Amino acid sequence: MRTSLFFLFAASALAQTPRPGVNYDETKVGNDPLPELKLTTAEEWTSKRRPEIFKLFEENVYGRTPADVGAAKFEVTATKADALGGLATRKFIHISVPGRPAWPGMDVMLYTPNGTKNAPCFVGLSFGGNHAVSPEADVPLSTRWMRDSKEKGIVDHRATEATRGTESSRWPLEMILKRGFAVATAYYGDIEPDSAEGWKTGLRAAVSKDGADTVWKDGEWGAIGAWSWGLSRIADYLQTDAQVDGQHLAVIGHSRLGKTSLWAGAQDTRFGIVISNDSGEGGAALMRRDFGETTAIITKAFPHWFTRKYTSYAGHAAACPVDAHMLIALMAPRPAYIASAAEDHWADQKGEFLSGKYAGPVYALFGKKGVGVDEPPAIDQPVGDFIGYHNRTGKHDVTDFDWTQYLNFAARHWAK
Ligand code: GTR
Repeated sequence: MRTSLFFLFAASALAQTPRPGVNYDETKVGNDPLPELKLTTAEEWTSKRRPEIFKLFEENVYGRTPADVGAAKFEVTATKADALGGLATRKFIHISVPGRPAWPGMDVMLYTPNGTKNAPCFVGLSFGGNHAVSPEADVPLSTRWMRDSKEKGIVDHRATEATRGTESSRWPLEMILKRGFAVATAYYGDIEPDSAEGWKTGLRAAVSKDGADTVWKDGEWGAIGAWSWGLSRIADYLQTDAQVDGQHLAVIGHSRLGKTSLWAGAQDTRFGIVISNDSGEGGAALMRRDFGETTAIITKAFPHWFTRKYTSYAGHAAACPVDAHMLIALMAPRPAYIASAAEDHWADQKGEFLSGKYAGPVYALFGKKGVGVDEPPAIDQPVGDFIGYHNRTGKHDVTDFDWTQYLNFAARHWAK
């Protein structure tokens, strides 16, 4: 009995790959109360409380997106009518801002299902670029800066042929297209390279009057803000493309790009569905819970993702005037989906569930049901009405199981 208990403990500890000083004990998560939503009516939420909370997220977490970035320009650079064996039309669209020539622009890859006019569309950034998302060998290799990775074939900060398709399991294009949805994606590093100094060659420096000499202040945008801006420009283009139903755009992202899809969804209500896949700390996970990654850890490793002020909450999460339930509430009454993975303790699955649960009262103001349950559901058991949630078997990743739920969720909410 004793041996088997010890074995069980050792096995689960291994699965969690504990780092020193990181808490994985549910009895030690703390009990700081969440900031209050202060609910009155749906009208007052929309006209008063939502804007207040939105501003708090700008000031304390992600920073303000400058209003004067300038108008974007769209150029369709290639079209292939028989992509993926005839299943889809594939287009590349170069998005630039003529008034900001220092920003090299972004290359969007759009797949629309052949035979479906006006397809609803999933919009999301990728970690590896369009050639990593697509299984098709004629997709141009990204030429932009990437983090070196032997395993993924990124050498001297550039993609090689070996990187083709390395992200395709996270983007099951056939499955999505066969259900009648379009997919639009771009490499997040096109907008801003993801490193401490990446902003100097990205959009933020191009927009700031001090360029690469900018000293970022509290309330000014971080990388997540810049990436989110990119998602909105993709939405701008999609609303001009006759093959896409520009009124039905779902924004999706994984991990740091899940934090990004949430912030994009908060800022841009054209995203009618907002999906967070394993977004964790700084995303859907409640920051007041000390479980897995914390504000202290994330602001030390990735301060450039956030506005400068956010770093001041390292070790003082309870001092922050917002928490993740308020971020989810910013989506209301639009449908939102939060996903966790059972081995992804780093992202704090329960904290991700609870942000959905505690956003529920805002949805209720609009007469909508949220996650619909009080306790986290069993593994692989999706729940929820206007706030979807599941905790899938396996590790930090995007899988067909995740996509199946997102497709079902979108099909249910957007049934014509
Ligand atoms: C981790 C980070 C997480 C998550 C993840 C990812 O290193 O601690 O917050 O964003 O990266 O984006 O894959």
